[in-house]
Amino acid sequence: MRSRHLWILRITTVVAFAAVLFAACGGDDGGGAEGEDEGGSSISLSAVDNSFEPAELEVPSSGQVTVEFTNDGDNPHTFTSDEGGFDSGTVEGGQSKTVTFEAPDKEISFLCTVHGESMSGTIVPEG
Ligand SMILES: [Cu+2]
Repeated sequence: MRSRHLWILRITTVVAFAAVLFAACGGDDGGGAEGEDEGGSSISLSAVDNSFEPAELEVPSSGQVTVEFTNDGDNPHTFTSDEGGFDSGTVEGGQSKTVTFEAPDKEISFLCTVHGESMSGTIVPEG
């Protein structure tokens, strides 16, 4: 009776120890590191007051497109396209934001929702 009790205690200890080890080792895969590493390429886009540079953005014609959008102006700007299905949200002057979307198979337009059609551009798939 007594030895059996000890045996259970020992197994319980080993299992508990293994659980702690497992949690310590496996704890780094819940993070938000996404994009970049599935053949996608990162493209730089800048906003000034009040236009995009460049206003014509060449992107790959397939896969995920990652755009590093930087607001080099003083006004808040966004990088937004209904057709492209993305919206950076408001990016304040001096800030930047990474926007990822599915490569379009035709030219689509984008704009800044703060300044509307007067601040817009075109995304052109290469090839
Ligand atoms: Cu703007």
